[in-house]
Amino acid sequence: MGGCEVGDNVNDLCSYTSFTDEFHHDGCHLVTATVDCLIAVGSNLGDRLDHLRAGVAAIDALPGVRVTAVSALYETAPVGGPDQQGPYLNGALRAETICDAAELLADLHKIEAERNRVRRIRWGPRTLDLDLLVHGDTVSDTKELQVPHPRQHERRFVLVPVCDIAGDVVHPVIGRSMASLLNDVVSTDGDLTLVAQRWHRNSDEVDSRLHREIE
Ligand code: A4P
Ligand code: MG
Repeated sequence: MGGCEVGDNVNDLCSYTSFTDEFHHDGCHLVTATVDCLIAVGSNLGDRLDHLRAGVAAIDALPGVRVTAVSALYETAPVGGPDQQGPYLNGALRAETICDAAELLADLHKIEAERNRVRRIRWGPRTLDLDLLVHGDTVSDTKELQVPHPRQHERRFVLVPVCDIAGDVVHPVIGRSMASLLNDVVSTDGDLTLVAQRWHRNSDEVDSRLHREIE
């Protein structure tokens, strides 16, 4: 299993927008603490790879957000939702942010909307799904903001990519590492297949079949 981190010269993310936690305001020099967060990315409609790449780039371009690591990419069997929906591509990314969880989630929703995300049926097919899994120690259980994401610890399509880049991160409510949570999730035949280690940039070479359109 793979993924890449800042400083890894093979998968260098440094050409993403520069980010600083130092802000100048009215001539003052302020230093703002950053929060480490995890975001799941998924798509099972249209050109899935294109949607996911656009999603990662748009997240990194958000003011006050810097992507620090991107997981490998997996094709996964749909869990729940209507029969006959197409297979997903799933991944995860790690980011530093100065935004609070509600602001970040609102920005993720805007990025989904830019990829023509339509919400009709629960767990139905989607061009781009961006779920805020973990935002530092933030805990919220309102309908609008559930952090940590309530189902992440039961799902291989979330935990396998997360463990590429953040196996050591401790779930803020359950108090166990992502790697230990993954150990407890049972795999089923064909539930998840590694399709690319490096995929998130247009320059990354991936099997061109990943670009097929899913209806
Ligand atoms: N919302 C509240 N908190 C959050 C958060 N931390 N992150 C709200 C994202 N959204 C959050 O989300 C439903 C509502 O949750 C929104 O109003 C949002 O503001 P949604 O994106 O509209 O719909 P969803 O993603 O289908 O909902 P949900 O319940 O989060 O779904 P899940 O549990 O994430 O499941 N199978 C495979 N193989 N791969 C997948 O990626 N994804 C799902 C979605 C089902 N099956 C899948 C996959
Ligand atoms: Mg979602």
